[in-house]
Amino acid sequence: KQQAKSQYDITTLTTWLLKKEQAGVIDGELTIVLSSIALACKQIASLVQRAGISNMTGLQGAANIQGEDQKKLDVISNEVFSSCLRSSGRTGIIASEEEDTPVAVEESYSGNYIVVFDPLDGSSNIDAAVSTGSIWGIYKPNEECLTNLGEEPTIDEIAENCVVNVCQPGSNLLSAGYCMYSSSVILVLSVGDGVYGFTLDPLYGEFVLSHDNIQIPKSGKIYSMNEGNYALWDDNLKKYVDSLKDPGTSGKPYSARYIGSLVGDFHRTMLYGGIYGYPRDSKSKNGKLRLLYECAPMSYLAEQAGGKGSDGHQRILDIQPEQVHQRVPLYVGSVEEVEKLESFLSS
Ligand code: P6P
Repeated sequence: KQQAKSQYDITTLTTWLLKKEQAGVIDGELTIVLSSIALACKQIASLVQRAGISNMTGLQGAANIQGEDQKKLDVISNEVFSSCLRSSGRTGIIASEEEDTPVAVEESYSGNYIVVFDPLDGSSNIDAAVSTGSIWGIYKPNEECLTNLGEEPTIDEIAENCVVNVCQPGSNLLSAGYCMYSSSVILVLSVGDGVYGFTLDPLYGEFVLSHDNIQIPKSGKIYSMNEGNYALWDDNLKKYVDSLKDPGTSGKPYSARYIGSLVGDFHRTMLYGGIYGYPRDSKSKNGKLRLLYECAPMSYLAEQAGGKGSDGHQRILDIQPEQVHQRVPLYVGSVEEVEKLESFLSS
């Protein structure tokens, strides 16, 4: 007899993962890795929300390999993410925006998953309490990772091997997600069968299913780019953006929305439609965003939600990374909007 639905039949991330595991969509090892990521996000959410009263704002006084001044919370968030992944015992290699090179995880007992992540993207917004987020991608266990090395591999051989195994195209992604730290803390992820969002209930510290099978609208009259760089853009891109401002027969131009925080701008695009872009320009030939742990995970999620992710000419997920911190231009969001952009850039 079908039990009547109770108000306590809440789907949490934990129960959702167990259902996916029972359905054979993911294995037990990946469930553990995803649970450890959710724990890291809860800890970072708490740190971010108390940054101003626990002396966590401001600069660390160091720079990362990108030459960017690290904020205190960049460093701490990286430590939180790394230790959660290590203690999961199922992660073979981690690659972080905040680390110069990928790291082989000695604690991995099985699974050997490869996790690439940006522990706190948009951290320049922290001091003003503007939304930030964590972004990650998970690649399949790669048996060659630490097995095709000789008996006594040198540190350099292991390091080189890790770089080779981290630099996989986004089409290999098993799972990807982000956690947005904003007016709500929302963890959004896919394990290859659609995109699901979980809102953190602070009353009992659980991520509760709040967005069941997100679908990006096929079109949307919102564009999200830093027009401060307009003068540096290619002429075709200028023509594209100018076309969005033309009220045309509808009498309504597109709306411009730009937070300056990828996760916040992307999450809005996932729900409302439109396009988010970080173009190349005459100063930054490959744009600013990194392929491995920003553009590929976001493009994977966009495609899982019926949208598109492009570098302006090709599918982001088809790009084979050459370096861990490689940058690419990114245009992501509603299919019709990304395809309109691509047609302008190819004209
Ligand atoms: P700009 C934050 O530093 C970030 O990496 C993304 O989160 C954000 O979308 C972008 O850079 C903002 O860059 O050059 O517009 O300030």
